[in-house]
Amino acid sequence: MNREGDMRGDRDFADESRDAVRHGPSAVPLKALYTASDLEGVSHLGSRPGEAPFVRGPHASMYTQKPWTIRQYAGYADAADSNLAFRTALAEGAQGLSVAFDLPTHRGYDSDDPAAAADVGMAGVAIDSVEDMKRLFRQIPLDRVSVSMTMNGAVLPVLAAFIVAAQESGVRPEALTGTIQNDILKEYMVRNTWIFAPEPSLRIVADVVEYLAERAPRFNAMSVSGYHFQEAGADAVLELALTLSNARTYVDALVTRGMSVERIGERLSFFFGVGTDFFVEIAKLRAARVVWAGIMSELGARGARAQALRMHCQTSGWSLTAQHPQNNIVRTTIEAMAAVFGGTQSLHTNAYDEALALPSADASRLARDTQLIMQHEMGLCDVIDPWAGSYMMESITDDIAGRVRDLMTQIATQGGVVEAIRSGWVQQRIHEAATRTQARIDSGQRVVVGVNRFRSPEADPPSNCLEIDGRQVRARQVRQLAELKTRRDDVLVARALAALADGARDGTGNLLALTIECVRARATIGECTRALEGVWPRYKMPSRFSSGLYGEARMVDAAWRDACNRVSALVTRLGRLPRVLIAKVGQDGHDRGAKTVAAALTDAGFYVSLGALFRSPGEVVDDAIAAKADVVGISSLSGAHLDLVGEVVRTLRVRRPMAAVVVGGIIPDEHARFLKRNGLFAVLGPGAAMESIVSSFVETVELALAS
Ligand code: SCA
Ligand code: 5AD
Repeated sequence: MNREGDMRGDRDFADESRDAVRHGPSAVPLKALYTASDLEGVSHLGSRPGEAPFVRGPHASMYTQKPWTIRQYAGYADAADSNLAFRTALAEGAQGLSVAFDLPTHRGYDSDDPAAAADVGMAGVAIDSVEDMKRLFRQIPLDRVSVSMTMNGAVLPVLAAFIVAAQESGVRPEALTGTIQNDILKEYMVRNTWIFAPEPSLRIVADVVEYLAERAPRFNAMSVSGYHFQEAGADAVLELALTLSNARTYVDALVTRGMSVERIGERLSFFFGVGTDFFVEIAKLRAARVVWAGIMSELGARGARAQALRMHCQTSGWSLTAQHPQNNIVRTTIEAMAAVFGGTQSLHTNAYDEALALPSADASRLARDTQLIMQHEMGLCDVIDPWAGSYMMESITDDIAGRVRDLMTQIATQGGVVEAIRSGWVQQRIHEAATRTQARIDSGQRVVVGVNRFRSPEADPPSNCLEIDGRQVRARQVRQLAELKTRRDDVLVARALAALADGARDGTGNLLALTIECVRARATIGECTRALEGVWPRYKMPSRFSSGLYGEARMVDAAWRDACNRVSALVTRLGRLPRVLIAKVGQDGHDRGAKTVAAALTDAGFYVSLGALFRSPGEVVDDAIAAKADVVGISSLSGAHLDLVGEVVRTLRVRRPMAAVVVGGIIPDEHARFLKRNGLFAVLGPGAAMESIVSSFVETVELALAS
């Protein structure tokens, strides 16, 4: 080929959209080459850090004056265990705290509640009362260390307990710094720790913001979260559009109650996930600030503090693998770099053993030290917004911002986010994105090193995974609850709880102020929640999934067709479709996996029923009987499988002996062996390709029929 031909070839290549060869379905198509012409029409160019639209960061000096806060999310077992972990972390370089609560606390159950028994202390720290909260922060100066609390459903009693615990240790609310997540809308969309229906929950959110603005003005009253959308499967544009739409809904609700936009803006903070799409993730964080500044300015906010979006970021848990866990250190480091280049204010880096268990002490230290190395050894804090001016970065920042605005308009014209939750539109969109991603991984179009390509012999899993003895934690909590109840003035407690219920019913009084009085009198988290339940019954939400998408994406794939043929043969043998119940049990609301598996099994030819969330083992068995299930597939990600799955197996054996149980999720090998010895058919670990899951279900039905 002559030289001219070569050059033409190069140019053609450069102009071509490379979406088809990218590592995943990106929110924005990337080109192989960007040039000056890609900057035409980009309106945010030329702005400075600390100035609207804040694309270059919320502060003028950014990390050159103060690096981002190293804030590791942590919590497990009971308050004393977690307190020790917090104090050790602070002594070793952590700069702020971030509390992970256990699932019963999230859902407003005390540790002695039968609905919560198996989950106590498993996925976070168990907090039942202000006494637990005091133990959690023993010897930690709450006027100097900022504390983030990931709490949404039970925000009233948990935040009340924090405020009272601080007061009783001599720290006034005015001195408290930190953040309460207090973002209920995304709970209905993905995270699933809601307790009440959306409308009363929005009142709770607003009461919390108002109280904090008045009494604890240094505390961020909300951390509007996109992280969970990403973890559930959303791409960058969907993550931003939903997060900013939710934030906008909160602002509107607060304005309606008479708060000024300026004051609201100063109270808001944000939280995003940072995954493996390196350039797009940096651009996403920059675009988030541009879009939000525009919204706040339109609403009338004038000050930088109210217009600038401040954010926490967490590296992606979903991107981490159980196979070759050390590879996760590399993934997390690069994701953390994207968060830093995107200008985050605060960061959590995930532990490498995340797909196997809660972080061990070693893995937590390594995750934190990753950030210390970034701050102190790599010079990353020396230059503000180093990607500014890059043809690629500025172009995709602008592209993402435009797409986010369009999607937000689409959500608004549908009646807004509350309506989009009620119709199931949001849940469906995220689920569909997750299903497509799974199909791309299973077909090898999206590479996951060590999982679907470049596999090497598996090393033994790390031997020092954190094991929690949930029964022991629960026994301690139950004992302490009983002691608390003997020492308190029950009349005072009853009066405070009645006042809280009245406040909820009549719409009068600030619910956080009322809850603080309950908690001060030593009412428990569960009692406060039950008082509100008397007015607002616990919400129920149907679980849905979409069939068709997964199978369509894998239609041309021989491995998938083989698996489908095995199902067809089984159908012929049975003379009907094999029936599966996909179930979640206990307080674990992580349903991405359950929904994806339900979708794929349907496409393979099973008749699938997807159970509701938060079922007890007995209710799962009821559902299995109602569905006439041949197999019950339980998804368990909360660590409570030994008790919960064990009980499903035992009860099913009596009530529907022909049905077999398989479990998928994070199940240590030793537990898998134990459960199998006790009647479980199979365990499907993280990273299993869908065809092997299908085959496993087929084999389970065949074996169950034979026995
Ligand atoms: C910072 N400051 C500067 C500056 N940089 N001042 C001048 N020049 C600069 N360059 C000032 C700030 O204005 C602030 O002061 C103070 O320094 C602290 O900085 P900051 O940026 O506000 O940092 P931080 O206190 O860490 O707050 C960050 C953020 C907050 C605003 C994002 O909301 C936060 O910490 N969020 C964390 C949320 C979190 O950890 N969530 C975990 C979720 P002033 O205050 O005086 O202005 S985990 C989860 O949900 C996932 C798992 C699950 O359970 O589902
Ligand atoms: N301790 C530490 N990290 C946790 N995560 C969830 N619970 C805990 C906990 N108790 C992190 C994991 C998970 C993400 C949602 O939050 O990284 O993927």
